[in-house]
Amino acid sequence: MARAQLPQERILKTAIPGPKSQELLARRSEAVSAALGMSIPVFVKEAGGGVIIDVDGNSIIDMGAGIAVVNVGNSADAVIERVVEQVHAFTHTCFMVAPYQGYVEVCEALNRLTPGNHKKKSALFNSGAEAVENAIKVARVFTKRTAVIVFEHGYHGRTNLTMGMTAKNMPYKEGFGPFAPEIYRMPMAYPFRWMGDPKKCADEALEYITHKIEKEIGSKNVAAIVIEPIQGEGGFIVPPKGFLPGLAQYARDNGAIFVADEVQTGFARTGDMFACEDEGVIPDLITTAKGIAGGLPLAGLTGRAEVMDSVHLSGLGGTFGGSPISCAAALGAIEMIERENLAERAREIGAIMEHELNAMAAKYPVIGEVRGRGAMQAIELVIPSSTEPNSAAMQAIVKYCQGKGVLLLTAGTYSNVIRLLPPLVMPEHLLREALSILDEAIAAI
Ligand code: PLZ
Repeated sequence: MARAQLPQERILKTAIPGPKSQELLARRSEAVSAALGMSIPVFVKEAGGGVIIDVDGNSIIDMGAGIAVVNVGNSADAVIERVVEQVHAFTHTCFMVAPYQGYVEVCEALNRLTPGNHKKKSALFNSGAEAVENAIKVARVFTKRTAVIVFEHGYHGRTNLTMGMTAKNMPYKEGFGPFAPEIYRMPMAYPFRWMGDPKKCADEALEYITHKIEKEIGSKNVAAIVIEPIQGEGGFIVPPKGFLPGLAQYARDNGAIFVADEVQTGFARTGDMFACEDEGVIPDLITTAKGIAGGLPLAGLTGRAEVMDSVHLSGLGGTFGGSPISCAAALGAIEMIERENLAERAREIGAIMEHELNAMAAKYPVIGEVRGRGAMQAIELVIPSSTEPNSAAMQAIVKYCQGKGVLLLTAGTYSNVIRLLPPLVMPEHLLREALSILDEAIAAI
């Protein structure tokens, strides 16, 4: 039951937000907790390809993909077909009560697709945060140690443990403590803001971190080192070459579990199926979510079989984790990613974005740095001729683009990064149009 593809055009029929969205915004304010944010103040009616159609008929270019979720596009046929078939067959039994094939097939796919040819096993959950929580549970049982190493600018979720692992206080942590103990934060190899020699950032960071672990924690106490191969919410911080392999090696040498949080970077987003592949890093455990199931809630924890099997029977689980509907969606999404080689498409999208963003950086000194990999690119905005964060510019640019029908997401510890995460099925003309409006926006501010 494939539906007709939505017209792949930017169309503005009303101001943003239009009258119907405004009505719903008023109802939202009455009914929904004021604690929930919103990137663009329009209500969605339909979405597909590279556009979101709002309730007023505006067709907005989607440069966020629901935060790197709909890599295969919204309502992709491959996903719809499997989901429809599944909801007609059964909607839920709970995998821990009465198992079903889809769950096993998603685990098989994760074991096959994640880096490394060693024997792997997986377990499924509902959200990225839950996958990270479970990575810590597994690492602690396997190592019989407690300390968890995380990084500045890192983001791992909003549950109590993952809040503690997340770096940024506002809005994620403020007032929500106390946080779980045994979480230790290390400096991130962030060349643009490195305290030492930016050219030696990887080596200096590794030296600093290993020294700090030895002196302050003791390497024998480290259960897990958890890192996003490219930091997402933190502002698309790409560690310099050598940093991730160095950390993975340190973990191996010291009996700690190296966990790659690929919740945002996974499923072809960076031009490889997983971002760790870029430097041939093979994590002991890898967390996935977001792009795994074409928009349905699902998360995975995958890793070395002996590590994943070290937990006692019934030690992992959850009512909805690995829902049959989400598993069906994941099998459709994964099949499409592979069949249509969306990793290659991510590289093409990335090359276009990088080229255009670098051209903007050459014209506009408000752009301090262009960085990212594949279809995960960002600009960090600064006060011209300094590295001082420019949050006001970020807000003004995003608002300008919204008014023109382009949805952009923000990021960064200093709230000064604009990140581009288009669905990997976005047609090139829409991508170029979004980039030219971004250019116009920067010129206008
Ligand atoms: N790990 C690397 O990027 C989610 C957060 C949106 P959940 N990032 C988007 C918000 O403001 O809540 C994320 C991530 C990385 C873990 C998570 C958490 O994934 O599915 O949101 O729990």
